[in-house]
Amino acid sequence: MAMNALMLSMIVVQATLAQADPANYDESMAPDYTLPDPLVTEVGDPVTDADTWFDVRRPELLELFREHVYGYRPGPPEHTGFELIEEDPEALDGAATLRRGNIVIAHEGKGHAFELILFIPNAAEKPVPCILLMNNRDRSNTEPTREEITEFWPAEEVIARGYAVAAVQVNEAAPDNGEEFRQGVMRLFDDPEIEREPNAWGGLAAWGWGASRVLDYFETQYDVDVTRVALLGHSRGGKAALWGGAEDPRFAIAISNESGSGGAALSRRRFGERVSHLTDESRFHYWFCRNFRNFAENEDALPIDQHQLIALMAPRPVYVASAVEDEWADPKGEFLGAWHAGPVYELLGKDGLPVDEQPEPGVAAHGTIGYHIREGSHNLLLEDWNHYMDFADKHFGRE
Ligand code: GTR
Repeated sequence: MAMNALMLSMIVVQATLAQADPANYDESMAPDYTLPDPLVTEVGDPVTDADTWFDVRRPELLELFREHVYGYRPGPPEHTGFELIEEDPEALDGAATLRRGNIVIAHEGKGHAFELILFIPNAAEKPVPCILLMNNRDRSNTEPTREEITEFWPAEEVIARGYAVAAVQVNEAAPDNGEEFRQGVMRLFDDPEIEREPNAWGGLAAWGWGASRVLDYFETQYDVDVTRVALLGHSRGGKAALWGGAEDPRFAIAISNESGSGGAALSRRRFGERVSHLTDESRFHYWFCRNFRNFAENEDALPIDQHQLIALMAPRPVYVASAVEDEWADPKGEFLGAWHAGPVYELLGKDGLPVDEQPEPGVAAHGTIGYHIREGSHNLLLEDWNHYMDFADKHFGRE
């Protein structure tokens, strides 16, 4: 009997190993690949001027990402409002005003709300620029009471630099799991009884759509400058930040911290996490539209790659960051994603990345595309935020 149980458990272990899709971490094993050119249209015409980029190529790329990767998100809802929960003009020892409330969305007789936590620097001249974090971790990281403080959302430091700092919980916009992800904002648009289209929006698109509703609110009040909002996310939040910035040109900057596969990292490198991992039924398939599954172990068939996602921000500033130990997110692939977006920026009269090689850890390269890699593991730390604020200072003329 004991023997049988042992054999059974060995079979289970072997089956699990056979199913597990090992990641490649060996640079010499990275495949050769040819990237689709952001500056050649789908019919093969070169894109040599800004008008053709904005009128033809950019719309083509947006459509390809919608159709095959993130899904189609709806336009704005009928109504976005703000319901104040608390306001404290003497928060952070008097340095900031805390404003906490619900972003309230109403559409076709249905409603959904999620919390916005916002600190506005008291000393700064209004309206102020703002960094908005789509928080994919526990809400305690953005604790408005500041009874708990982490580097993931260093409100005190951001306020000291004259920025407003805001946070929303991504899972309040769309729950971060495959069973419930349709229970957030998607509920306002999709009938849960009807089977979804293979290009219906996934969770990442829903999070970015939610972040756009924060901009709707900022548009209605005077102290945060809606034209100077940087959308920041870490990891899955970083994937959502790049796509949210692509879909909503009101975001002045998009910042992806260690966004990896499905974010800044080139899919065709197949290094660390791959499309097959992301779209696995037991993992994160619901972040994307169903069509993305067609490219699991089939990356070369993708009509796009992630450098073109980054290029969709152009000419707006965009930032990609990595961590040395975060091999799962493929730091080199993230760098290359940023680097290969460069030609679009150059076409539009901006610089891309000012370096051709990954800089040393801790050294930031800030063109209109920014990049740094820091020592350590997968996380969003004050060191990263400091680079982001330097970058925003540069682009908002605050140096
Ligand atoms: C991982 C996932 C990554 C990344 C990360 C995170 O498990 O494989 O794509 O998004 O989660 O969000 O922390």
